[in-house]
Amino acid sequence: MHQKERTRKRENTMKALVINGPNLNMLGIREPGIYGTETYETLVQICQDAAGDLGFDGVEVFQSNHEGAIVDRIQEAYGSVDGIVINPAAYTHTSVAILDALKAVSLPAVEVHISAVEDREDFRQISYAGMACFARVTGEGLQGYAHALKLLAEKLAK
Ligand code: CA2
Repeated sequence: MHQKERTRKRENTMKALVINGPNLNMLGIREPGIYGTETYETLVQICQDAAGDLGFDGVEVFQSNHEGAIVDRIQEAYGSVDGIVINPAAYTHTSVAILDALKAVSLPAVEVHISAVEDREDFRQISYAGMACFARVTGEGLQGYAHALKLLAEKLAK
């Protein structure tokens, strides 16, 4: 077992990381028909409230418009968080780098999408990140993040 992982196990706390990809910081500002009228701040609040209710000791909600920054954050999660909820946004459909990073850290991960991607364009039907996730939540709006955190908490309790 890697040193960072050993230290983490000794801490006996449960920490979650929520990762959001490009343009999700624009929530509530444009395209309300698809992504709703609630803002990114509301999304952060939903994650913090859900994490508290589910017994997580902490949750970080991270957003970046840059693929490499998302890869970096996933790598940094190794040994410091217990599980990941990820909405890679447009990178869902393009990024093998994010898939590889998720596989590299091998943390339990849940894929979440605000919209029902399965009912949208053909180019949204492939999900690379999803190949490294044990569950997927789509089409539940921002509450989907609370659902995804619940699935993660259940997985970690096993
Ligand atoms: O439904 C989702 O959560 C998506 O991950 C959102 C991505 C899209 O590329 C995925 O196919 C599905 C787009 C995020 C863009 O977010 C915006 C928010 C407000 C205004 C404009 C874009």
